[in-house]
Amino acid sequence: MTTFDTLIVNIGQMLTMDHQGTGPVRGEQLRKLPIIENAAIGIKDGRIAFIGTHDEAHELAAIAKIDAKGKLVTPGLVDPHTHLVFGGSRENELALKQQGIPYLEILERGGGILSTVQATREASEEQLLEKARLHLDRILSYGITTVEAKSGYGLDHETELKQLRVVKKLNETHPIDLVSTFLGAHAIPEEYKGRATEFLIFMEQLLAQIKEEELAEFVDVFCETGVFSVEQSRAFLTTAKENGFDVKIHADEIDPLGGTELAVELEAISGDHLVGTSDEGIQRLAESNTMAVLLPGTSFYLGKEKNARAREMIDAGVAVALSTDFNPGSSPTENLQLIMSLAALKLKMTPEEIWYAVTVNAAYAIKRESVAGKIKLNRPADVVIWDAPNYSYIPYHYGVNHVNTVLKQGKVVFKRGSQG
Ligand code: IZC
Ligand code: ZN
Repeated sequence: MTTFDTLIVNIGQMLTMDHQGTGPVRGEQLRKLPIIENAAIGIKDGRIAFIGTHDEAHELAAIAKIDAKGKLVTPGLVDPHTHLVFGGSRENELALKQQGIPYLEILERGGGILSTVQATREASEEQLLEKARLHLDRILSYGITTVEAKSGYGLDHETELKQLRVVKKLNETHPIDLVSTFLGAHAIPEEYKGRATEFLIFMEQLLAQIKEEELAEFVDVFCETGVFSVEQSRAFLTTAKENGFDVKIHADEIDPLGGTELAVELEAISGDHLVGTSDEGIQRLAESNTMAVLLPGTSFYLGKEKNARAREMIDAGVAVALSTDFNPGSSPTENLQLIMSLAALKLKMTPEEIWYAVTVNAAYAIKRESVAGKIKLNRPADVVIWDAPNYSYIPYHYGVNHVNTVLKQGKVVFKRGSQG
């Protein structure tokens, strides 16, 4: 008989997220979560080796046993959109915001993203690594075990590569699995002011090396007023695809330019933000395989009344994921649980839709659907034990961290202190 490395027993409610059907979860499928009450799981060699009831687990042998004490257990969360690696911080922008100066105007004046670019250029690779590691530790403490990380604060060859190398090193050394995205088209640096097309050609020169050194899987662009137009974004991402990359787009975040339609046209893996998406854009998304990654923390933090039209999207059949958008400007938080609350309160998403959006669908948004987002036999044992009685409790009790224990590939990598 198998001796498991770890058995987690006495699970009150377990969301396996192992839904029927294939592909991203959308439409009717979102109404119901795959739940096992009074559950147990067994872990062997870092993988899920048994899923059953607490009673069945009585018979089983294990080196270590964890008593979940009737709590909620879920797969590790997936955060599919972060700007993890950056120098400095932007607390000075809070006062500007309070004076009513819009985000894009701060950028136009050389602040915003460009101030982070300066700090990131000045930081050594080692400094960036240590800073990003602290953020990543906090991300893990919130129950997130797979994270996408973008570059985009270099905007020159050397610093973009420096950021991407930091992500690669963190992926090798930190328990969290990282998925890397090249966002060289994040803003136009001072030295290219007024020369966006030339700048994009300059960034395209990096694509072959990034591919060769496996420094990123995705290429992304900030398609926005005063940054990159739809035409410029199309040209840049088309070149990225020709170089063998999958693509993503920061689309219709602040102004509705038509980035959503471009994401569908280019068969982007995800279109992100989508606050200004048109009716036509929603329809096209619904008929596509492009994941809508919604970032309600950003609308909240930018003080916007308008949010992504999640209800209309979901009701039209769009597949939706959620993310923190963790970054030093428009969403300085690692707390995906807070985003789950904002999704409930601002996007009117149901608890069931929210859980799919931070597990299975978030994994699809970064092409990790076969390894992340589900508790399923033979998959990596990325598991969270929550100080919560049921799944609806997490979006409800907002602003705090409900994580009790995080296991990554079967190992306990975070445990709440005795205060829990
Ligand atoms: O640093 O402001 N929107 N990029 C596009 C961001 C927000 C990150 C930032
Ligand atoms: Zn972003």
